Amino acid sequence: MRIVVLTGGIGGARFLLGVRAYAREVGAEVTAVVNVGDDLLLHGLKVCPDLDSVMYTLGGGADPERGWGRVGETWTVKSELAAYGAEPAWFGLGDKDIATHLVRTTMLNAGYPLSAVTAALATRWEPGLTLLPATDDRLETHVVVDGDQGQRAIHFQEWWVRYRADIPTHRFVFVGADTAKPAPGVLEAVGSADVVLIAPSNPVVSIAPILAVPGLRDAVTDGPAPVVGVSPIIGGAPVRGMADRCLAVLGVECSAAGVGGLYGGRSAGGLLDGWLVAPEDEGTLVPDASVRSAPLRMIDEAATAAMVRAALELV
Ligand code: FO1
Repeated sequence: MRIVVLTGGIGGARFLLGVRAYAREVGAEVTAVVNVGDDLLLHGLKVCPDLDSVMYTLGGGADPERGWGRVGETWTVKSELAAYGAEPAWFGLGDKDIATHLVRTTMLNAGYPLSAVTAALATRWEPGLTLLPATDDRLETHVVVDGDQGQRAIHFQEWWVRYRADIPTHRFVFVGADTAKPAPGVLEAVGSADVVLIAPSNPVVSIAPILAVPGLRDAVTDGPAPVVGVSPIIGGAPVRGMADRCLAVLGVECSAAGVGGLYGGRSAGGLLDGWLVAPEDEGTLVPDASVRSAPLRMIDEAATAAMVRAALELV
């Protein structure tokens, strides 16, 4: 059995722990198609937060509280950069994390595509599944906000980390999406999948930038595999992160129904054959998708594997 997961963010990384546990139980192979919209160039280094969160989480190197960066991290370089007044000070790189960015940037500068770099980094971390960036091309989420001289676009990380999304916000723009191509292996994985799972990631800034890569959404909707999404919203609130702020920008209700409706039922031209919601959201309806409830708190791998099983039983 081949499982493909569209994923991003810290919740998405946690979800993959359960997908991997389930896959080991049933002997399935898993391919994670990971968001790259959060990526940024910082102090000359290419930082890929979602790819790194997934790689570190599955490799056992992630800080469990933060969900990003490394466990047992030190911040010597960060404080030295601050001593020089090197901007931006609002985005901190840990010393161990910097080694990842140095290797990645060196390989990218040598001409390797991001997918090859990701595979190379994964040989150390042994995530236990295939990690693919959604695209090898530049695709960056920028956010149009109110500046003091009218509207301006800032990088997603500035919006997310510096402003904590607490700034008048108009829309999200996926810079580079119009010319980006799916990374090698992505269309093949989706085309040969037995099921495509949409992780309980932020639908606006983690899943949408993946589906914005030309050809990727169609590969999912026109593909043979049933598509099941897991709601990132429980009882009207995101489990973590700021999906509520993001959905508000789109004018979408922050609810399991709102996000299910955003993805849409497949036979109505949307993505979903199935939509897994929490018991708190029992009775949620998504036109043309079958909805089921199951506990969605990813408290440990076994709980998350049970979510995966419930999602797969939907189709
Ligand atoms: N998030 C923060 O809130 N503050 C930071 O200083 C920060 C640094 C950082 C460095 C590397 C990395 O991979 C992630 C980092 N994040 C930080 C988290 C990041 O903003 C989010 O993980 C994703 O971009 C959204 O899921």
